[in-house]
Order: sequence, then C-alpha cells, then structure tokens
Amino acid sequence: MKILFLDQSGKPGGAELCLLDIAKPYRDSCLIGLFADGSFRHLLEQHNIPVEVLATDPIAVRKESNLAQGLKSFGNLAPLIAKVVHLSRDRDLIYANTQKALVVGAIASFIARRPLVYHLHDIISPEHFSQTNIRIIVTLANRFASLVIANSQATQAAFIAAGGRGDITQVVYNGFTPEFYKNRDADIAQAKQRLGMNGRFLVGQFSRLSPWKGQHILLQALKRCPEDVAAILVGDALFGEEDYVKDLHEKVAAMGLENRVKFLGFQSDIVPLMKACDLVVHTSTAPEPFGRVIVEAMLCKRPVVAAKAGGAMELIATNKTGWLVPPGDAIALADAIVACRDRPENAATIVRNAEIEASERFNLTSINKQILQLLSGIIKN
Ligand code: UPG
Repeated sequence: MKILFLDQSGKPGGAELCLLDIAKPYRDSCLIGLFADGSFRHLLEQHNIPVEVLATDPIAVRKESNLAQGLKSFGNLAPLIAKVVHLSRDRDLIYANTQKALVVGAIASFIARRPLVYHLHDIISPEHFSQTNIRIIVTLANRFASLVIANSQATQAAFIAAGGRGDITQVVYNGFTPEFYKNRDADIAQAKQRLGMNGRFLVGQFSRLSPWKGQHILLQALKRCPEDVAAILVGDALFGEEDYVKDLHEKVAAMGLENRVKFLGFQSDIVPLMKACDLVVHTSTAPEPFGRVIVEAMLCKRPVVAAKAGGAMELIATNKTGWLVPPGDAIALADAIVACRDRPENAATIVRNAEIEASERFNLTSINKQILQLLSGIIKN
C-alpha cells in the first residue's frame, strides 16, 4: 500500500512518535511529508522511512487562532497543497496526522481524488482549541475523511460531541514494542549515578513542558512529600511554551526544591531514565487524549500514578495496574507518591499486572494489523 503521510511538526511530540511506529511497515513504499524541518526528520531517516520537508515557512495558524487568522494562513497554503496534490497522484491514500495536515490533506484529497484518513491525537474541546478551529476540524473531517482514527475512546467521544461523524470514527490505541523495554536494566545503575539521586525515592515526569501537562502540580506535590523524595522532569517546551519553562524554574527556586528537582530537557531515549525512577507520574490538568508515557512506564515495569481524566482512565485500572488521582490535585498526588514509597510490595504486584496487560493491549504488531485492516477497507471501497 502506498501512503502519503502528512504531519505539520518538525519536532517529535507524541503524535509524531506514534506516526513513526505506524509508518514502519510501509517504509518501502510510503512518504512522510512534513510541514517543518527538525529532529523528527532525523528520527525518520534513522529508521529508513522516506521523508520530505514540504514547507519551510512555519504555518502561522495556532490551535487558538480565530477565523480571520485562519483564513489569512489558508492563502499561504496554496503552494503546499499543490505539492501534496502532486505527491499523492501515485499514492493509494493520504494520511493526515495533525490538524494542519488535515486542512492541507482534505483539500489535496479532493483535488487528487484520493481517500483521506485523519488520525486524531487530540481531544477536540474548548480547553485546547478555539471554536473556529473546532469547526474547521470537524467540518473537514466529516466532509473529506473516509476514516478518522481516534487514539482513545475519550478522543472519539469528544470528536462526536463536537459534531464529528461517529460512523467514520474508529478507536485505535498507540502501539508499542514490549521487547524494546526489556533487558535494559543494566543501564539503571549508570543512569542513577549520572543523576546523582542515589538513596532518593525518585519520581519521574516525562512529557513536553507545557502548562496542561501539569509539571507545576508535581512541584506542589513534592513540597508536601518527605525530603528524600526527589523528581526528574524529562522533556522540553516543543510548541512555544518557553514562558512556562521559565516559570517552572522560578517555582523550584522559590519552593526551595533545587536539590530535589532536576530538569533534563528532551531525551531521545527515555527508557534508562524511566527505569532509574521508582515511580512515574502523569500530571495533566486537562483530559489526556491517550498518554503514551503511562504505557511506557508499565512496559518499563515502573509503577505509575496518572491524572484521572480522558484516555488515562482507559489505560489504568486503579489499584490493579496503577493509580489514578484527580487532575490538578497536588495533595492527592503527594499522598499517592508517599503510599507507593511506603508500600513497595504493593507496587511490585501492580507493576507485574501492568506489564502483562500493557504488552498485550498495546502491542504494536496487533495495533498495526488493526490499522492495515482499516486502511485496506478504504482502498477497496
Ligand atoms: N518523550 C521523549 N523524550 C522526552 C520527553 C518525552 O521521547 O524527553 C516521549 C515520551 O516518552 C512519549 C512522548 O514523548 O512517548 C510524549 O507522549 P504524550 O505526552 O502522550 O504525547 P503528546 O505530545 O501530548 O501527543 C498527543 C496527545 C497524547 C497522545 C499522543 C499520541 O496529547 O495524549 O498520547 O498524541 O497519540
């Protein structure tokens, strides 16, 4: 199957890491078209996945843009759309992995008469998108997409609640390769040493630094935990959240947490660091569409506490495969961290259950089979 994948980002956020895994089986015949250059291109090249940067000027429209801004940037899209139309001529389908990819992909699919698939990684709600952008996404998906893949039931429900067509929407979770997380324990001692956190109960937060990812909630929780509890924040601002990063650093200083918090920036291989942690926390203050880090923690055999909203609730059964606490509740998070530190035997049982469940439910091989089946159905029709 010849697929033209489209993604607006040059940086490897969760949607891009998911796309990397989806594209692997098609590497001999697909092309990934990016709307910006960056380290995501290098990552695709390392995996021998054909990639081309289709636009060099950043596309100005943002998630919160209004109609006038949206229309203005629309005019700038014409050359990009022309390129996508050209590239899609000898492809079986266009696979849009982000919102701007949907806008370009929808128009190109109409002109080139190619089926369009839209992989929806976000919860379409006013917390994340302006009303204009919600209308654009829903209208284009309803009118042009043959299939909308939602990364969780929560994402699917939000899309339908916003007016999206349920009859073209299917839930497909992110897939992972369990073997990738196994037999890497030799790196743990080295990672702990590198972090200078020996003898501490180490809590890890792995995600881009962004207000809704809630790193500040972890800092507040840490302040309430005993002194031997320390934290690493792994990730960087990917999409213009530099003010939040500055704010986090100021908070750490103001709260006297300098010796208990380390900012590690973006790391291309999170596994050794995750394994060096005693607990992984997911602290999003808005419903998380899926939550890759939760599954990665399970596969790394590390206990995980997540915010009880959105897709996270489909990933964790509390007290069986992890713990869920109310989003934005630093007190509940601190209590969960201390409970995990004080009852390691309980955590060990949970970790065993979680690894078995995650290896089965989120196995990349079966997830990619599911996607192949869905795509084959579209091409036949
Ligand atoms: N990560 C790194 N290095 C870092 C920090 C993070 O590789 O330094 C990885 C992390 O391991 C994870 C990914 O980045 O695999 C981030 O995933 P996630 O927080 O789930 O992704 P988002 O960027 O928020 O992307 C969207 C949704 C999210 C969903 C994802 C895939 O918000 O809920 O899981 O798309 O569908």
